[in-house]
Amino acid sequence: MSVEDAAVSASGVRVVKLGAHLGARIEGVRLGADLDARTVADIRAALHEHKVIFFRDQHHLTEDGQYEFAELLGTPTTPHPTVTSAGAKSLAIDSQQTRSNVWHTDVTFVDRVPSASILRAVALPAYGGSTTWASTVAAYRSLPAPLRLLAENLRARHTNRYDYAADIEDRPDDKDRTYRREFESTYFETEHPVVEVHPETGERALLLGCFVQEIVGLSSAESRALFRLFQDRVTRLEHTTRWDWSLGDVAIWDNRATQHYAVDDYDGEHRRLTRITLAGAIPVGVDGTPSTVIAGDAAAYASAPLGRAA
Ligand SMILES: O=C(O)CCC(=O)C(=O)O
Ligand SMILES: [Fe+2]
Repeated sequence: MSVEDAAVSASGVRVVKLGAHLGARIEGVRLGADLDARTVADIRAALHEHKVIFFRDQHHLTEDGQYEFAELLGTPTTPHPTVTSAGAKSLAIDSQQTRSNVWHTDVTFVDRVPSASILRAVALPAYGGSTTWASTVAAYRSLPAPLRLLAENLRARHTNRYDYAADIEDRPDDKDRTYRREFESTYFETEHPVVEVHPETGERALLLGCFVQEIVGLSSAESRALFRLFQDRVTRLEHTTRWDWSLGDVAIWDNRATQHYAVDDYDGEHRRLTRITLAGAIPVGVDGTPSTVIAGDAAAYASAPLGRAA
């Protein structure tokens, strides 16, 4: 580590840490299909260590270039299990359709939860519109021992019955309703462990977020109370990092170790980002029990290996 708290790898990748628990800016990399294996390995290592990593000035990237880079880092999924009308490669995160201002881990209503998401800024508002990530590993670690034990023995049901914004929308307009109809067009429901073991790092993390419908075996009041207790650990400000986007920025997050929230503070301004997700293994709890499907078949979305990733 230099005095600036940056680490430079042999491939020239420079990692500038942004916070104690998560977040790093990566310098010296031009993302694309032509990256060498060592650079890709360094990016992957930085992702696992810092949970969310940011690249600036990637103005050259197109949707195809973003996809080709994604193929070097992992196996891209289809854009989404249900929202597929916008294209074959990427999911448009467009303020005219939806605003993800609720804490979530991506696509947890299916069994094969994506391993990572790659998000590229395409159009940005004049003000506002940052995104905040939280470390679900730091959240787990911050729990006192009796609460860790409790969480490790819980499982939760996640569904896509509501879209991202359902909790906070008072009067959804027509566009919101159209998006929600597509989002919910096939019903998915999966039971996940509340504490998952990361397949690559072995770290334990809370697996919660807005798609949780209930904690298995509890009354709805008990479910709500326990969900709040654990979810509040995730969103403690010390466990978060916030990114103010510029055009050309790319963010990549480890979807097994984070939640995120898109801050809706840009009024009617247009904001658009392009997301590609990478397939992930089916989560397992600390006792080795994997997640189980209750409804919906996500095989067409992601060809995840059944069980742990190699
Ligand atoms: O709009 C954003 O910044 C993030 C949206 C989101 O939740 C996602 O891309 O998965
Ligand atoms: Fe998301």
